[in-house]
Amino acid sequence: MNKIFASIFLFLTLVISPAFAETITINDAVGDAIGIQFETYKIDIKNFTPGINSGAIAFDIYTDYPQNGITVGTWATKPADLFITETYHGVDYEWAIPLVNRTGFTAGTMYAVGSYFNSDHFSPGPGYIYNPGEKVQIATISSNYGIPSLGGGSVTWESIPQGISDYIIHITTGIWQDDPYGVFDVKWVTAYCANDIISGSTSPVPEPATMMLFGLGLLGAARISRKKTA
Ligand SMILES: [Ca+2]
Ligand SMILES: [Ca+2]
Repeated sequence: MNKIFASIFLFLTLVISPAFAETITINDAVGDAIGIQFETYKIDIKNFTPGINSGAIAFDIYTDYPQNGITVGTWATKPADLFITETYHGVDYEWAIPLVNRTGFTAGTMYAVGSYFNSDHFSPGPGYIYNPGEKVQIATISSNYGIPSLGGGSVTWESIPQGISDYIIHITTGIWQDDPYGVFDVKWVTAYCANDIISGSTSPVPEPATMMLFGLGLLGAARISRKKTA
């Protein structure tokens, strides 16, 4: 009986566990935007499997902010870049993915960040309420472990008037994470004025059920090895 018990939990631990958390949802508060058209609701990080090699990643951003931007007074705001801090073998590398094309940068391409503009850079002057000092747009390209940019990604703005948000921004990118302890931290401030900020991480928070399975699996392994050596 003990052997069967141990085998079942070893199977659950080794085979079932890696399938957890293929989509990670980062939720953002509703009603926290400066101006309702700037509202952002959540980011889904898809195809990410913590603990093993992960494939190409996709992001879905749910927002009311339109692709063509919003002009408030003399401030013509545009979509912010999606910033990603990749922790690879314990070292942080910063990337940015523009969500619309602009001079020198292609939507969907992931660039190694050399320097960036924050929201103050775009403010036309006093009299505007916005979130100051927020990271908005890559300014110069650097190199992360020898790679200045990763092309082949794409950005599609889907209009969904009946959904929770007006738009879903679908982003695919060629990024791969082959560090089993690798983590992606993402941040998006919606627009040049950073009127709604969302951030989160792929860092897995172990659920009690997962921890219990893992613990039982270890117990089972200990039991088997004892029997073999006895
Ligand atoms: Ca929000
Ligand atoms: Ca927010």
